[in-house]
Parts: sequence; C-alpha cells; structure tokens
Amino acid sequence: MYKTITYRTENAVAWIGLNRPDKLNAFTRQMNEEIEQAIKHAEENDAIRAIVITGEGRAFCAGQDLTEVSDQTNLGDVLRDNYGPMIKEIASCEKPIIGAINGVAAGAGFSLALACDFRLVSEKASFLNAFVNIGLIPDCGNLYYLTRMIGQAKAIELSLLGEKVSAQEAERLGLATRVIAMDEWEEQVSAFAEKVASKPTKAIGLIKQSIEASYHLPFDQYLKVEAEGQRIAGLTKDYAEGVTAYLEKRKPQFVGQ
Ligand code: T3D
Repeated sequence: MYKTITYRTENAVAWIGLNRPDKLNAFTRQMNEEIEQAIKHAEENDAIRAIVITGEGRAFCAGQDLTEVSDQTNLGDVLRDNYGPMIKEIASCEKPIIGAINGVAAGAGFSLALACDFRLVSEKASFLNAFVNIGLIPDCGNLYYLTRMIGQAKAIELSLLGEKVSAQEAERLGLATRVIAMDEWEEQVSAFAEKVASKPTKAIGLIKQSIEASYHLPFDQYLKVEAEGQRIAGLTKDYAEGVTAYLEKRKPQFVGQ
C-alpha cells in the first residue's frame, strides 16, 4: 500500500518506518503524504495506543530530498502543500508519538523528530539543523518546538551554526528522552512504546492538548480548557479502572477508552 514508508502494528503500537534508505530517508512529496496517511490510519484504529516513527537503514531522515527541488521551486508552496498537512496531522494527533531516532536527523528530518512527543535516540544518532547550510530557515515547526525545548540561546546556536549535535549532547540539552545503546535498541524502543501504549490513551490526548493550550491562552481561559479536559477524562473507563485499582491496591489495566 505504501511506497516510501513501512507500516506495521504490534501489541497496540503502530510502527512507521521511513523507507528510502539509499537517500537517508530524505523526504519526497509522496513520503510527506504517506506519513500523514499512516498517522491518520493509526489514529482511527482504536486498537492502536502509541505510534513509533523511525528510519530504515542507517539514518532517521536527511530532510527534503534536494534532488527534487531547484532554485525555481516556490518553497513556500512546498511547505504549505507538502509538509504542512503532515506536520499538522502529527501536532493534532491525540495518541502519543515516539520518534525512534536511529541515525542522523537533518533539516526537516530534525523537525519531524521535534514534532514527536518523545525522542528515543540511538547512541549513534545525531541532530543537524541543516537548513542554514543551504541558505534556508528551519521549517516544519522546527523553531516553534526547538525554542520551547532548549531555550532561545541554544536554538539560535543550533540554527545559525548548522553543526551536528551528538546523541549525548542532545540528551544534555533536553532534546532526547533517553539515549539507548545500539545493542539494546530494538528491545528498549519496543518496551518503551508498549509501556506508553498501556497508559490511559484518552487522558494522554487530553494532556497533550492542555500543554499546547497553555502556550496560547491566558490563565483563566486555560483553566476552562483544563476543566473540560478533566470532565472528559472523568467519563472514561480508564478513570473508573484507575480509581478502582488504586482502592484495591493493584496495578490498573487501562483499555484506552
Ligand atoms: O523544499 C524545500 O527545500 C523546502 C523544505 C526544506 C526542508 C529541508 O529539509 S532543507 C534541508 C535538507 N537537508 C539537508 O540539507 C541535509 C543534506 N545531507 C547532509 O547534510 C548529509 O547527507 C547528512 C549529514 C544528513 C549525512 O551525512 P553522511 O556523510 O552520513 O551521508 P552522505 O554521504 O552525505 O549521504 C549519503 C547519500 O544520501 C548521498 O548519496 P550518494 O552520494 O551516496 O548517492 C547523499 O547525496 C544522499 N543524501 C543525503 N541527504 C540527502 C541526500 N540526497 C538528497 N537529499 C538529501 N537531503
């Protein structure tokens, strides 16, 4: 069904693999569209409670395929038409999205990593805000996320110098949820994804929405969003199970509803 990505599901987790390894998984328009479709697909499937995005081969993603654009291309249109729908789909996804950063994440590949809720980073991986190296500005929401995550001073440093950031430095900066040794990579990514998938999925979606709202709303309006979120969470089976399990002194068995 997909040509530029792989898609599989296992133990309530949807696995999306960027699959142009010869080009270090550089983006084409088709890949933008297929990632958007795959996220939508996973979002619509009630059995899926976490999504992993990773790269096939040695890279996570090298950003835009530079053989597909020229100085005649209207890059504003490329962003609006190709990248915008994909990145908005990720931003609005109610299910948790884990970036499993197996290798270099450059340009829009770095932006994709930033848009994920978690970044599990292989010890061999690196991040590169490559845009400035070819005379462009970081895009796909890159600076929106990066500045919030690591602060203005470091965001400027990474964006203006365009130098590689190692996995260890990424962890120090707060970009990496955790760094994972190569020999434990698959096992640890699966275990982390399955742990996230076992949590109360509706509450997770509402937590994501609340965090996003906190950046835009005055406090009194934020509290309204919070109250509405808690009203919805309070109606879920997982809330009932959470309280019951607590009172019965056992581990809750959440079902994601
Ligand atoms: O439409 C628009 O332009 C607007 C949107 C922009 C979004 C963006 O993402 S702009 C930024 C684009 N990305 C880059 O500028 C990164 C370019 N790539 C690199 O800097 C390096 O390749 C890496 C640091 C990512 C990896 O370096 P390394 O030494 O591990 O690998 P390599 O030898 O450079 O690359 C391996 C192959 O992948 C090579 O092909 P070859 O020579 O073996 O046939 C290389 O050309 C190809 N490749 C890597 N990145 C891209 C690419 N081919 C096309 N597009 C790429 N982005």
